[in-house]
Amino acid sequence: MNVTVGIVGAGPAGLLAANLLTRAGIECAVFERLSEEAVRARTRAGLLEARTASLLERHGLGNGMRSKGTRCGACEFRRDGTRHVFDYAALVGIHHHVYPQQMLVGDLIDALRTAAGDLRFLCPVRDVRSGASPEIVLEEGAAVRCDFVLGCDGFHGVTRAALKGASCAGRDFGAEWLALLAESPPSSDHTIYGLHREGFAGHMLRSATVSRFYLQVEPDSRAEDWSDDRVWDLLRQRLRADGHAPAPGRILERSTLQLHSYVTEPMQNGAVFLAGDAAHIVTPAGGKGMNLALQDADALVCGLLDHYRSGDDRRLAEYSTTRLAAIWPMVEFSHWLLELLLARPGEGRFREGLREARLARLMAGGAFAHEFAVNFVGPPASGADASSPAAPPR
Ligand code: FAS
Repeated sequence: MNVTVGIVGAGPAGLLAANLLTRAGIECAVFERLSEEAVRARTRAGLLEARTASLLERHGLGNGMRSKGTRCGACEFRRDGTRHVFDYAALVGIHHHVYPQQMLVGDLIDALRTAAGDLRFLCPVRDVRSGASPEIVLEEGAAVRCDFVLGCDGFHGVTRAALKGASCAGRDFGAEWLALLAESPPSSDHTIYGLHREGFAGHMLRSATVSRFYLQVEPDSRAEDWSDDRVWDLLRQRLRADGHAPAPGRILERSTLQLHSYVTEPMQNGAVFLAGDAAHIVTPAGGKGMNLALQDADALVCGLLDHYRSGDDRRLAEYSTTRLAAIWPMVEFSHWLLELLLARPGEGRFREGLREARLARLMAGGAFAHEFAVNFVGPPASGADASSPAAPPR
């Protein structure tokens, strides 16, 4: 079997790439191991940077985000019962969009179907073989020969192994969050970070009826050991401030999340390319994961269209360098924020002193607050992004 561009994985990165290639008339096929139902139901991120929102709009894929999503222009830090609201939209004039990842994924699947794209669920990939004409080897044994393979199969996927000589450097933070989805209306119109001495607690917006919460728990905790009552007791304790506390509701989902960050360099080898979590993972602190995945896919397709439309391979050749120059600053930003959010009870007063100093510096305004705001909501889309060949003609 042959396909021009083979895409492994139907997450945000793979689905965006497939949509843009299919619309541009470049034959591609997406191989996804899970069922469509499972992919549509998977709940993860929800915060879209301004530049990601404009990227989706530029490609005519922003309707769902605009009609069913909301905007968020502030975040709040709660410490010792006091609320510190950081209004980043007032500082930099741009907002996040709040749109649950599973809804965006649903939009991308529907858009690809409408464009008669080739999307194969329950089609696991066993291996990717790099080379002049790379091959995707399906679990069932068939080999698919491609001009290019896009590895969009997440951190635990198979494509990264095909990048001979690539290094994957990272850090495990030795901390864990209980990731919760609750049937509880948002208790605020912005993200809340609880900087409690015994552990972090977070309240993220998702929709009018469902909210995302995170709770810092002991490493190796089991999600099933956390009853609804125990969860709400700790969320109230860590997020209560000036009489405000989160509105409880039935916990719909609970899972544990080991906090680590990894970056693969380079993100390409010959005709095999990585995009999204397959190349880099960051903790949920700062909401960068999904954004970087979509931005990688957009940049990669720009290079592929240059290749097929004009035989110009400069963008493809520079894909890894260009993306890593955008990815590392976001990994660093997420790292800085995580060090503010995480409690390390064993480290005593010194650690808490550092957290208080970081918070004070941020709330003091000025150049540092402005830089934080820009990195949090995402630097505005650059001229190059706005004129990407993948963008539909104006
Ligand atoms: P994805 O992981 O989304 O998709 C990869 C796809 O490849 C999957 O569908 C998988 O089934 C498929 N696949 C894997 N191996 C395969 C194989 N061998 N054959 C075929 N298919 C294969 N980010 C944020 O910004 N904010 C958050 O709040 C946030 N919360 C998160 C919570 C959780 C629990 C997790 C796990 C992640 C969270 N993230 C968050 C990060 C998340 O949003 C990722 O960055 C995003 O899903 C990355 O998208 P993709 O790179 O497309 O990979």
